Amino acid sequence: GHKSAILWFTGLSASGKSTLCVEIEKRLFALGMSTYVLDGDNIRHGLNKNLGFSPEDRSENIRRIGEVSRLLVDAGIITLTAFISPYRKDRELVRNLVDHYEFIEVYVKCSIEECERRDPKGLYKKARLGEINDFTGVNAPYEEPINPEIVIESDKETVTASVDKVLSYLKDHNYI
Ligand code: GGZ
Repeated sequence: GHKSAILWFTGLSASGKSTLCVEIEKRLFALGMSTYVLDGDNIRHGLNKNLGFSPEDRSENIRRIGEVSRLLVDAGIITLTAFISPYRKDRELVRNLVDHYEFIEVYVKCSIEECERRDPKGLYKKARLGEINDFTGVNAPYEEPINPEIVIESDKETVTASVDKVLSYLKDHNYI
């Protein structure tokens, strides 16, 4: 058996959260772990499709994702979440939903300049042109984690190195 946990990825749009979740999930799968990735595709298009990007809606988005994550962890599933989750108070709320060792905050740190350079969906460009209001990092806040369990510098390290860093954390703390 293994300890289950939420691996809570937080960071700007295009910082690399989803890529890391998918790659880490592959590695955990290869080790025989049961895992699940929550991301915009399976949450914002379904459970949370009535929510937008106002501060209130983002908080409610994170609260619901936290509750779903808690259920998955109770079922013994290593749960990886890939949401900007820009507000510290919302992340702390999720942290306090579960036992202390069950919440692992992973800060995917990436400069706004690099995120804008990547801009895979052209959203930063739209935000700069004034076509999207309240875009995180441009005209909406991102509150950096103060004491995250893991920091990934996605503009300085390779995906493989970042994945290894998370796997090492899980091994060193007896999750896997
Ligand atoms: C931030 C937005 C916005 C605004 C649409 N601000 O790169 P993406 O496309 O795939 O990731 C972003 C995603 C953010 O949704 P989250 O549920 O992670 O946000 S939060 O945790 O703050 O609730 C981006 C897209 O949705 N997107 N409008 N205004 N990102």
